[in-house]
Amino acid sequence: MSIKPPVQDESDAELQVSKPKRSAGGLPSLQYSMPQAVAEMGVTRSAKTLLAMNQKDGFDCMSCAWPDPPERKTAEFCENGAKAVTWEAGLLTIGRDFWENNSVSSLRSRSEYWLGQQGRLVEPMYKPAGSDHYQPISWENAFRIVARELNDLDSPDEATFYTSGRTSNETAFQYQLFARAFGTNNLPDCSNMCHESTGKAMEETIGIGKSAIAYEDFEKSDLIIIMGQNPGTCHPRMLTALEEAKDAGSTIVAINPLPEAGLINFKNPQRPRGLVGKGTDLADQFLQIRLAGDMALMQAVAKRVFAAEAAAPGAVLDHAFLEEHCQGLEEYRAHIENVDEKAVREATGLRTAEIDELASRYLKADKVIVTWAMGLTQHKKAVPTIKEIINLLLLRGNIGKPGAGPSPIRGHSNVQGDRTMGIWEQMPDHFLDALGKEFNFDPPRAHGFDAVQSIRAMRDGMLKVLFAMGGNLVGAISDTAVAEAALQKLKLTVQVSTKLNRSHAFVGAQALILPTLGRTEIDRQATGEQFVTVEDTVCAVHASSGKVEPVAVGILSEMAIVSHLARAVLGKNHPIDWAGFEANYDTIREHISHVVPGCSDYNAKVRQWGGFVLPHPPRDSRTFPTPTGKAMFSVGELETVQVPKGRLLLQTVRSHDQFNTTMYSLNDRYRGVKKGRQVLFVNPSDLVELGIPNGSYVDIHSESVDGVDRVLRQQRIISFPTARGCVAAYFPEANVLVALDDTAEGSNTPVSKSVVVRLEKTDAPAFAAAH
Ligand SMILES: Nc1nc2c(c(=O)[nH]1)N[C@H]1C(S)=C(S)[C@@H](COP(=O)(O)OP(=O)(O)OC[C@H]3O[C@@H](n4cnc5c(=O)[nH]c(N)nc54)[C@H](O)[C@@H]3O)O[C@H]1N2
Ligand SMILES: Nc1nc2c(c(=O)[nH]1)N[C@H]1C(S)=C(S)[C@@H](COP(=O)(O)OP(=O)(O)OC[C@H]3O[C@@H](n4cnc5c(=O)[nH]c(N)nc54)[C@H](O)[C@@H]3O)O[C@H]1N2
Ligand code: SF4
Ligand SMILES: [Mo]
Repeated sequence: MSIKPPVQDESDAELQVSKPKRSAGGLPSLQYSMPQAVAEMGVTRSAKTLLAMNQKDGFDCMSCAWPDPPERKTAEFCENGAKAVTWEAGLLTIGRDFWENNSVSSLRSRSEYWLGQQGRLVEPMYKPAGSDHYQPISWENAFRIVARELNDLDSPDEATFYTSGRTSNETAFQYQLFARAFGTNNLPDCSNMCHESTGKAMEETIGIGKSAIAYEDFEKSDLIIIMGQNPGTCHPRMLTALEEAKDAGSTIVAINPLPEAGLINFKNPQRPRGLVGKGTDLADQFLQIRLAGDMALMQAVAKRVFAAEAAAPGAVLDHAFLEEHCQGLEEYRAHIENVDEKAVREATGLRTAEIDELASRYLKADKVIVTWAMGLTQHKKAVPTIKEIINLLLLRGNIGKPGAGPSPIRGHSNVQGDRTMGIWEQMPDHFLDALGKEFNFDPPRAHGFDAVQSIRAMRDGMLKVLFAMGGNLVGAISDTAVAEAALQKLKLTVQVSTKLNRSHAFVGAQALILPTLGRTEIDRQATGEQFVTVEDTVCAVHASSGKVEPVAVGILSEMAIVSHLARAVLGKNHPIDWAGFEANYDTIREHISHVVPGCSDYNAKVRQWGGFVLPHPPRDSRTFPTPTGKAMFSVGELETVQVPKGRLLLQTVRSHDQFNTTMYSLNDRYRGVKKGRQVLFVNPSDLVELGIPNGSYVDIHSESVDGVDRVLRQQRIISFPTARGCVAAYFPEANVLVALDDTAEGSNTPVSKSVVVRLEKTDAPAFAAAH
C-alpha cells in the first residue's frame, strides 16, 4: 500500500475564514474517520485500531480522559479519538536520511505541525555535545550515556523527570519509583499546567482532588453547569452523555466567553435526528462571561441562595448536611452577603437578570453537577474560583448523592492515573511511607520542582539533566523564549517520544530521543503480550491492550525503557527487580496494589470487564478526608483582573484539529477557520472601538508585571462573537505571550487564559499580501 507523504505546507497562505458553526457533531465517526485512517494506516490496521478503541479487550483511546459509558456501541469513539489513533498508528516513519538532511538547528524553524507530520520515531538518536545533528545510537549506549550523566551529578536534585499524561499507570509507578530511588522528587508533569488548580482547591476543601461523580450521574442530575470547557472539541463524547441527560430531564447551563459549537447544539451521529435533523439544543442557558469572571459569578449565585434561605428559613439550604459534614459556613455566609453586585457585573460582564436566572435554576434543582476544565484552571485566581464552586455545591448538599457533585474533566487520557501512581513533586508522606516500606528504602521527602520551577531551575543553572516521559515541555509551557533558552543550558536532555516536536529541537549540550510504542501497538515482552492500565476522569481504572503490530521493530515500550534506565543508573545489583517489571507487568501491578491507596488486589480487579472504580470518600460516603474531617467552606476575596483602557484580555485555546502541541491539520471547523492558525478572535464592538478592521493584521504585545515586551507578530484579526474585552488565540503559538512567573496563586499553573494584551496594527505577511 502507499502511505501518505508528510505535509509540506506550513504557512497561513491559504487561510480561509467563514462563519462559526452553531452545532457540533453530525458526521458518523466511522464514515468520517475511515478515509483518513485508511490513507495513513491501510485498511486492516484501520479496522483493527478503530474498532478496538474503548472496547472490551481493546485499548483505551489515548486522546482525552473522558470515561467510557457502561454499554459500548460498535464504534465507541469520536472524530478526535480517531484522529489521535490515526496520528499514532500511521505507518509513516522517520528514516535515517531525515536526520542527515535536517540539523537540530534547522528543526527549530519548523512548525509543530510539520514536525509531527514527519512520521513515527523508530530508533534511538543521539546528538553529541558540539554537534548539530542527531545520529543513530544503540539502546545500550543510549542508556549508558544517561547513566553516566545522572551518576555524575553533584546531587540527584540536579535532574528533573517530566511526565505527560499519556503514560500508563504501570510506567508511571515504575518511573516515580526510579526517580525516588535515584534520590529526587523532581517529578513535574503536564498536570502542573493543566488541572493543578483543581487538585489544590478540591484537596483543601473536600480532601480529594478528583471528580466526585460517576458516568451515570449525568443522567440522574437535574442541572449540569459546564464552566470553562469546550467539550465539542476536547471531550467530544461528553456531548452524548449530555444529550442523554437532557433526554432524561436534566437541564444544562454553559458558562463561557465563546459560544462553542458543542455547547449550543449537538448533532449526534449515532442518532437519526442528529444525522439529518436539527440535532439537540444542549444549553438551556448560555452565560457569555468575561474571562476570569467565574469567581464573582459563583459568589453572586451563592448570595442569592442565602437570600432565598432568608426568605424561606429552613427550606433552601441542606441543613442536615451542613450540620453533619461541613465547617466554616457562617464565615462564608457573612462574606457572601457583602458581595458587591456592581463588582460582579464588572467582573462577569453579565446582566443581573442572567445571574438571577442561573440562581433560580440552581435553587430549583435537587441534584446539580458542575463540570470544568482549562477555562477555570489557568487564571491567577483559579484555586479560589474552584473553591467557590465547592462552596456553592455544599450549600445544598450537592455532593455524595446520585446525580450531583463537582466534576473536573481531565485532559490527557491518563493524567489522573499518573498522579494516583505518584507522579507529583509533592506526594504526601503516607504515599512515600508506603513506597519506602514496600521497596525497603528511604524516599526523599523534600518537595521537588514542578514544571514552571523546573524551567526556572534550568534557567538559573540548578538543573543539569531533563528526562521527559512523553510530552513536549518546551512547546507546552509558558514563555517559549525563556523555556527554549533554559533547556539549551542543560548538559543532557532525554525525550521518550512517539513523534517529533519542538522539545527535540531545543535541547541540552547532549540530547537523546528514545522512540516508544503507543497505546495502539502490541507490547510483547519475555512472558508474552502485556497490557497496561489507565484511570479516566471519573476515577474508573481499566486495562488497555494494543492491537496492531508496532510500526517498526526495535522500538521499546515505556515500561522497558524505564526498566533499562533504572538498571543502567542504579546498577545490576540494585535490590529492586527492575528486569522483572519489564518481563511481566503483573509484577509492578502487585507492588501498586500494596502501595497505592484503593488499589488492593489490582491484578484481579483490572482484569474484570470494565475494571473498577477507585474509592472516593466524599462521593461514596460523604466522608471528607480533610484535616478536620469536614468539608471546608472557604472565603475568597474578589479581585477582578484589571484591563487598562485600550487593552484586551487574551485566552489561549485549542483548535478542533489539534491535541495540545500536536496538530492534525490547520483547520478549526467549528470556529470557521481553515488552513491557518495565526489568528486572533476579537469581538466586533471591540474592533470598532480600537479602530482595527476585520481581516487586518496585528502584532499582539502582552503586558506582564516584569515589564518585558513579549510579542506575537502578524496575527490576522477575525471578528468573532466572543465576550466583550476578551480575545482568543491558539495555544501553543501564543505561549510566547505568557510570562513564566505569571502563574495561578496556590497551584503555580501558567495563567494561559488571562493575559493583558495590546494590539498594534501591522502589515500583512508577505504571503497574504501576494494573495
Ligand atoms: N481535540 C482535543 N482534545 C483535547 C485536547 C486537545 O488539545 N485537543 N487537550 C486535552 C487536554 S490536555 C485538556 S486539559 C483538555 C482541555 O479542554 P478545554 O479546557 O475544554 O480546552 P481549551 O481549548 O483550553 O478551552 C477552554 C474553554 O474554556 C473557555 N474559557 C476560557 N477562559 C474562561 C473563563 O475565564 N471562564 C469561563 N467560564 N470559560 C473560559 C474557553 O472559551 C474554552 O471554551 O482537553 C483534552 N482533550
Ligand atoms: N498557552 C497554553 N499553554 C498550555 C495550555 C493552554 O491551554 N494554553 N494547556 C496546558 C495543558 S492543559 C497541558 S496538558 C500541557 C500539555 O503538555 P504536554 O503533555 O507536554 O504536551 P503534548 O502536546 O500533549 O505532548 C505531545 C507529545 O507527546 C509525545 N507522545 C505522544 N504519545 C506518546 C506516548 O504514548 N508515549 C510517549 N512517551 N510520548 C508520546 C509525542 O512525541 C508528542 O509530540 O500544555 C499546557 N500548555
Ligand atoms: S471523547 Fe475523548 S476518549 Fe472518547 S473517543 Fe473522543 S477523544 Fe477519545
Ligand atoms: Mo491538560
